[in-house]
Amino acid sequence: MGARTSRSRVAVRGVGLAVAGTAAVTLLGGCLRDVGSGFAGFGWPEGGITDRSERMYDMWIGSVVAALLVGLLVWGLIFWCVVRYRKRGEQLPVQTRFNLPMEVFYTIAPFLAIAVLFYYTVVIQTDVEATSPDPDVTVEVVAFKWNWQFNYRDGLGPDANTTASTVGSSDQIPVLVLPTGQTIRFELTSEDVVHSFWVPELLFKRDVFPGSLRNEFEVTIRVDNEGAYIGRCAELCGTYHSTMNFEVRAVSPDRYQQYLSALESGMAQPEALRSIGEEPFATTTKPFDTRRT
Ligand SMILES: [Cu+2]
Repeated sequence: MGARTSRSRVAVRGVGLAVAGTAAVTLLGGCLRDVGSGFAGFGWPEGGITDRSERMYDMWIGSVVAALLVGLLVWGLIFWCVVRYRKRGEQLPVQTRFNLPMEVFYTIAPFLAIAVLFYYTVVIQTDVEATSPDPDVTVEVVAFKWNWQFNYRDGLGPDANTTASTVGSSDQIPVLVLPTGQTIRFELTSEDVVHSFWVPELLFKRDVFPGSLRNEFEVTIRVDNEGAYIGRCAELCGTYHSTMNFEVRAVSPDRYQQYLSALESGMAQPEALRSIGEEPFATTTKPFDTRRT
């Protein structure tokens, strides 16, 4: 009788711990960033430059903290059992066939943990993937074997018109100039096979499909993040897949407008970049010797 009472007390204490842990993770929301920066983001890339990257970062840190709490509980229980129930003599210990409170606990506790993680995943994913009905800038990204074309558009969807365009070649890395502080819609399409549009600093990667399926996403680059960022193809698309590099150049909205006008007046990419005081060629990567002949 005494043993059973102490067992159920242990189970009650375990459920209490799990609930407290879940509540703590929720309450910790505000200081997650401090926790994360103390541990180098637990491996998450900390340099995200968009409005969406903060919530993804919080999600990652929260999940890792939750996993560590569960881990600590499990490790603690394992070591406690090892010490408490170690072999002390030749007598067979009490044989227990089942422990109902314990079984209820280890059925409910993981479900609670998963429910909390699922809730935050759905909320944050919806938030990160949200698109606005009227973005400030729309860029159509056209991937082809083995380079990129960036079309600045006057509206949304495949029926909109291209007002200016940049295309890369084996001698010149295409530079995608974008304004900071404005919503940017990317519409992705491919001319041949499946590619993948990836700018690591945007913390966004989307496959680029041929045909009518246009993958889309939207970000706002924070105003203090002007600069040059490398972009890559992240889908093995053929022989020269590794040479499909490009560069994102984040500039102020004023200079973006000047750049766009320069392109529209027929200037080539290097001259247009020079006209707004930017480096005329990519600075984060260079064209590869592809020996395509
Ligand atoms: Cu590719």
